[in-house]
Amino acid sequence: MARIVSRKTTVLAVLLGGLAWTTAADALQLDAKSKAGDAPKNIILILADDLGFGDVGCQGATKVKTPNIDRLAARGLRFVDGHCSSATCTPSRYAIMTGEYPWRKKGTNILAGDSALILPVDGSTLPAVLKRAGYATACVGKWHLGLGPPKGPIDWNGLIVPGPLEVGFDHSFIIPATGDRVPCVFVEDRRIAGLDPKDPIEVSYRRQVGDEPTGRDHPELLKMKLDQGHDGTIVNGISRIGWMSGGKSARWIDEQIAETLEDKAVAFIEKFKDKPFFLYFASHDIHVPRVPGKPFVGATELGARGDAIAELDATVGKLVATLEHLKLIDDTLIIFTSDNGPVLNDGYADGAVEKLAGHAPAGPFRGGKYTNWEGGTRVPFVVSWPRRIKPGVSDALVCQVDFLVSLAALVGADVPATSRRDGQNILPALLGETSKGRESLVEQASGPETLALRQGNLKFILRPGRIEPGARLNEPRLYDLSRDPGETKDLAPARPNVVRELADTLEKLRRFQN
Ligand code: NG6
Ligand code: CA
Repeated sequence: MARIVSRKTTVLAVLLGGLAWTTAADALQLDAKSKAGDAPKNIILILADDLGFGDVGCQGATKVKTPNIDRLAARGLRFVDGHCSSATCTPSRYAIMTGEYPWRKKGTNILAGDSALILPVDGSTLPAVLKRAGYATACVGKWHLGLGPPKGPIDWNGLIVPGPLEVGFDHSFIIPATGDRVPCVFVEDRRIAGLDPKDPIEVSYRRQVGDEPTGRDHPELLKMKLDQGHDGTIVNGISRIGWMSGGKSARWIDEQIAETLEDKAVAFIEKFKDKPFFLYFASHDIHVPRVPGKPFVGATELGARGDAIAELDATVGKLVATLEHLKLIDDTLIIFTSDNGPVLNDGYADGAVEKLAGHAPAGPFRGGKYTNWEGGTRVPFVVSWPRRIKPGVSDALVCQVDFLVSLAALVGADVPATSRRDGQNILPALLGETSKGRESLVEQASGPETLALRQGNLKFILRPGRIEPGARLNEPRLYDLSRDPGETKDLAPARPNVVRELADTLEKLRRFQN
């Protein structure tokens, strides 16, 4: 059984004239146990961005083909009641990294690209736990968990600390926030990759910096038209949220992001093929701006959104093929999931709405990104580990907030006390040994007050996130998902006692303190 340890204070050391953060893990002197006999040699968590339950072939998509994701699902366990913690990116990722519901902590909503790191640097995160258990750890892809010290500013032209390396990753190659937020550069370990010191970078979310055109003033220069927001600096023909100047040699080309991330991931796998490793691969697909590489343009009839799904699927194929080639596939635990439910128009006019062609991004579920209808948090959720997991489909209620505790149990690592309050050890469900998962789960739309509670198949919505125009906003709702998975028939008016009971349970969970 994994032992519980408590967080210790952060150690901040000033070394070599630069700020160097060391995690307190070393200071904690945790007697990290050797890997349990039956731990997987490697663990890969593939986190897609904004991919909905119905966006994959194995869950009903026909207008876009996802053969690689489907094959992974056929080889592993496909969870049909698998959730992210929240219907937007930053809080969901916070839950994965900490094992804690994000709405307990201020500052975990969608972050700007110059926000401070919101993760603890005390050795209590998922990568830190796995690192102590002997895994080499890498983070490749979208970060969106903040960078730099609590009071800022981020030293974009120098050492960018604290960041992924300070929370337990040995290596990182990241998009600092999102593709639609400045700075449009990759950060490799603690520095911007490819930055020319003679062309320093400046980033701001308060005022325009530099004299490059913005989407607001020069919409005629855009190759992708904006719809809402996104009217800051134009980079690669696409205007972003925020402003930046300089750093020209380091700027990414959107069409090459997927391939760049893939190459970094493959290089890491190859380098560590003989050692246990943990790879957190957070694809940028299918977040906006949706600008897939050439081979995928027009791959589907759904426009940029469908093409981005095809690109994502190819990335999954490439990672799996690498593992197969290196004969690592049998003993690698792969989790494939998404950070939140689907959205069509997310601020750019990329044709996602017009070209939907009957495709159902959230499958049979209502809502999507920003909502606490099931479509907001019920996402693709596949766990594959050929040596140990028998293929199948599971209807156990499982959530990404449980990864830390469950994986710690799997590898025989210590579990930080902060992850024990919300995260549960659902390992037996993840391994397919039982169809019983969680009994209840809090689902978050966007923001601290937009919570819903799953209690078995009952779904209580305290306050919806975004809802259809004209619908009631502040009244609780109740659905029975066993009969009404699409949340169409509100039972709240007819069953006030159940509403009261579930409201009470949710309130208790919210107030629960260590
Ligand atoms: C919203 C952005 C949206 C997307 C989202 C974050 C506008 C109008 N909308 O504020 O485009 O960036 O934030 O998405 O600017 S997430 O998947 O990273 O949570
Ligand atoms: Ca997202």
